[in-house]
Amino acid sequence: MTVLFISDLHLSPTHPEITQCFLRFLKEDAPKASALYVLGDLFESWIGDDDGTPLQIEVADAFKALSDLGIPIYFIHGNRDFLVGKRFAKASGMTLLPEHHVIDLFGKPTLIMHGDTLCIQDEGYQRYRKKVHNPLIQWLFFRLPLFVRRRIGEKIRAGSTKSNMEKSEDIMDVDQSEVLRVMKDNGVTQLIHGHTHRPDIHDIRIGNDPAQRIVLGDWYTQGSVLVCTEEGCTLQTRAF
Ligand code: OKV
Ligand code: MN
Repeated sequence: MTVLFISDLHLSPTHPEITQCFLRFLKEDAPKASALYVLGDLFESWIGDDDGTPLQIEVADAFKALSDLGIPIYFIHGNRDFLVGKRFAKASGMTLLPEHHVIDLFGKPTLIMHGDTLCIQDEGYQRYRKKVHNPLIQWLFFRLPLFVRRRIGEKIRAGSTKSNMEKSEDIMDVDQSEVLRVMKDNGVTQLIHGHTHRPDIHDIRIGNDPAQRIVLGDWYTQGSVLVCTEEGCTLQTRAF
């Protein structure tokens, strides 16, 4: 029994080598697992399930093939692909999970999330997040035709490339007190998240109890997978 966790692939048509590595992972590694968790930022951008780009269709088909083998696939939104919806989930055979979710990982209650909500000191980002997560703003955004949504996405990405928003995403790490708060709140001693692109297994304490914060890696220069068994969890890489 093996449970796999990935995040921060940032798939886009401009980086086919990442997509190829990911599709190979779905074909060769994932079928041997008992579950696959995708903890956000699978895609570099997402403006609606109706976009239907060749990349999105290729990924949905590959997920569906895995799901048809009987491997459950779970997805938590990232800050990039927070608009991934029910239609894409259904086509992929994956289950959408809420932004914070507790699973039983080999007997250990484990909190899983993307990780952007832990970066509370990045106030600019949190302000932007509140806006684009507002249901009314999303409802209005989805009323817009695809070509307008595409143009807005391009504009926001171009503006963010040199802005504070993008810098802080790279520079800023999680807030330690927020980590302890959400772990206590959810009654867990294990947390798995991505987003910061700083793969590591941190031994921490929650009061007197030993606890772990596991950070997934990005897929910028290699594949990055957290492999968990009854024996424990290990961070692994996959060459492109
Ligand atoms: C995703 C990020 C671009 C970070 C816009 C309402 C608005 C949704 C949106 C547009 C952008 C997602 C959906 C994208 C994440 C960026 C740049 C930085 C730090 C509105 C609802 F504006 F019209 F109100 N968006 N896209 N960034 O291109 O995928 O997370 S995106
Ligand atoms: Mn992220």
